[in-house]
Amino acid sequence: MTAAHDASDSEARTAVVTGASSGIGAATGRRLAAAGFHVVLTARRKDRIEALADELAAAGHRATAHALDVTDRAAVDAFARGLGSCDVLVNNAGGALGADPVATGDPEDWRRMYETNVLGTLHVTQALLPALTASGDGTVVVLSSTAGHATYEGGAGYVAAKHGQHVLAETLRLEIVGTPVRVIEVAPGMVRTDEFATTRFRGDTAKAAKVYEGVAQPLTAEDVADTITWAVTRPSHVNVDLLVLRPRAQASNTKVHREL
Ligand code: 8X3
Repeated sequence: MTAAHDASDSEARTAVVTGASSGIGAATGRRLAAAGFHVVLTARRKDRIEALADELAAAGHRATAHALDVTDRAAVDAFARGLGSCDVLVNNAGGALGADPVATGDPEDWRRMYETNVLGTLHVTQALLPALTASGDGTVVVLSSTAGHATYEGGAGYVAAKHGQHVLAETLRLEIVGTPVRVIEVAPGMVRTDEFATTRFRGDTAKAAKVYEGVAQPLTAEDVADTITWAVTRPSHVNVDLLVLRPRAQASNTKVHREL
């Protein structure tokens, strides 16, 4: 673990953010740090999270970077063993691969999306639940999607994975009620980030740009980070079970106003 700042301050509450190398994860790391958390930034791309941790430390915040692939159970367990305390976990790592119909979708894409979105969330949540419980006031955030609540053509593999995350969050909340841990699901709709659509379309930036074409103001990573930070900073007895947010121009997964 690379400490970019002296994190020995026992006053600081610790927030772990997965997928913190870009987009919503990086924005959430920044917001939570600004809200006073010691943020532990995790992602596969070590250089990016280290740069973000340095940026936050230079601004006087507490930040630590730890390279982590959430699909690697042994690595997740080792990370949890070395972490110490944990008050907030933001399960943000995940994403979409492909937008093919069910008839022709690549099963390998489906498998990878299940592994990163669902099993990644499962691994990190299982590994950190003891520390979250021991904190006496823990919060698990599951960053799902509006794709976790309704389907759309070409979305089935991603929609199935996001439904899986939604079910994980709903079930965990039932199972741990009575413990000092709350479970918050944040489900964003159309968010324009640097990488989401480009990754989905395997680097095809023209296809990626089409997703947002003519949409006045898609949500930004900062909009979602702001929402997550709001939810986790409510008083501990308040559980925001599920928060769906979309840009004003998006009425549903398939009904988007475009000015073309
Ligand atoms: C992203 C929303 O509509 O691309 O989680 O599935 S969508």
